[in-house]
Amino acid sequence: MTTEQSPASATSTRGDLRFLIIGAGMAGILSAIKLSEAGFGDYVLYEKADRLGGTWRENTYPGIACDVPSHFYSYSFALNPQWSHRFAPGSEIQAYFEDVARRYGVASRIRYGKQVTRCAFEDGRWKIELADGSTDTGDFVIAATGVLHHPAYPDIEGLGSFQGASFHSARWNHEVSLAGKRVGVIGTGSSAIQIVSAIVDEVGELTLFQRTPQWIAPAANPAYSDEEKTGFRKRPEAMQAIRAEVSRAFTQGFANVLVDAESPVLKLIHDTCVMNLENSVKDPALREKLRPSYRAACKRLVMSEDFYDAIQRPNAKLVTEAIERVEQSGVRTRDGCLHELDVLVLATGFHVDRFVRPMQVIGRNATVLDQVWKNGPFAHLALSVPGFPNFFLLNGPNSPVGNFSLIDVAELQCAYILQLVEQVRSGASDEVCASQVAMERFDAERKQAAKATIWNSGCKSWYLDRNGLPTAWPWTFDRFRHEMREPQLDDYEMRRRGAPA
Ligand code: N01
Repeated sequence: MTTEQSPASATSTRGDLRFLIIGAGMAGILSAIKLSEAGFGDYVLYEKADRLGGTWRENTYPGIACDVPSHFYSYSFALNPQWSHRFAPGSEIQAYFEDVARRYGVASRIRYGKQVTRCAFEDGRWKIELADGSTDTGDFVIAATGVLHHPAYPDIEGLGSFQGASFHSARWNHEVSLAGKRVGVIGTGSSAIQIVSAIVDEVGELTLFQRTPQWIAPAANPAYSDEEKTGFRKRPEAMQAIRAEVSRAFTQGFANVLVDAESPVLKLIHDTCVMNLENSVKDPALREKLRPSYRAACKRLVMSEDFYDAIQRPNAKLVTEAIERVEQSGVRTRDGCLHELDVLVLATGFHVDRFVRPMQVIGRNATVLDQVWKNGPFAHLALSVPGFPNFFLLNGPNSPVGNFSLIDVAELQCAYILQLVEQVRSGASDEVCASQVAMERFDAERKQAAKATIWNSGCKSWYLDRNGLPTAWPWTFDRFRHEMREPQLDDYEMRRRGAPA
């Protein structure tokens, strides 16, 4: 057993706190940069994979792109004049994070191939154990472990018997050529819609298995010209202006309205989606198959400029009959029809309630996080759990995930967490975490507010918990921004090390 510990950490003082960052995706890289800026030099990032990037490392399916405009889906302090399109493709985003991590000195702090399996608060410090048997200790843990990272495989009879190639959208098998093949895609979420649009011209036949239709918002994706990119390089304030404008438009025209199902703006969004369907799909029978029966934005809104074109190609077929089972040569639907396939893509989403798990997290008094979360994950203001001092989540449970830039969310959360850390650095406290009272108040108010959101208007989606209640931040983004400005210290339990419970 080895111990991954810097010499400084052995004699940690308040001015020399040690931070263990779990995950080297967007939020982990950000945490490292912000800790450095705040003067904390003793930190390490543990990454289970052999490459940074999180979501953008794992999702490499054809057509992958971010549905948040590139100049907004960038760190505010590291704008990128090179974005090729309004919505950047996944490979560019991956390259961006690699570049930022290198330029900000984070890359050298990442320990690759290091999966944290256990994290326990012992004697006032966090001790972590890794799958390879090594350990480390630190004063703080920042869990930057992502949201959509455990692929959900569908429970369909016979899936394992399929003789062709089959893989999840988040585990794309690039060894498999699609050229001229009969390809089936299960699912109609953002991943499936992008995949279908990207591969339809390459494959021989494309069959999309739709259980529930999706509203599609039109989203033009123009390329930035060389002149524009040169302009961004020479005048970074032009990128700042785009970022500010997109942020304003997203906040006012989208994020803020989703939390009020009665908002008239939602009606406009709905009408835009209806018009998109009416204007784009010629065949009335196909149009009706593609028409959802719920309100637009109840499920996460899918943005696409080319999906309706793709599904109307002569080699594309939409199957709405329920899947009966998968057989050796394809998918059999309930009407008895066998859809013969060479490749089957499972664009069936993610287990979204996992967060830091399967890592075992043990807090004060041997409290087990898995037990605390047995009825579903939660965190005060989406970042702190009572009984788990000096342990913070980024993009954790109840974060704003409704079509907003998760980078913006994480930046606000990081700035807030650093203010709590400051309580320890300044000597005001040794341990800080949300109080039980604050947590219960937050959770009760959150659940009440969730009922009024568009996500609660009568559809099934990954936004809902096992009781059917939306889990995402149910208030406006303005409120989130406001809450993140400064912690209300009364909501936190501050303790001296070793003080009685
Ligand atoms: O997953 P999803 P996703 N039989 O959960 C269907 C982000 N993202 O990977 O609707 C048949 O949305 C399921 O059907 P139904 C974004 O936040 C962003 O597409 O439950 N079908 C649904 O159609 C997004 O929301 C980007 O009836 C089955 C689909 O699979 C989130 O990731 C790109 C089934 C799952 O859709 C997740 O998107 C990609 C079964 N047994 C992803 N099981 C961008 O930035 C499931 N389904 C653009």
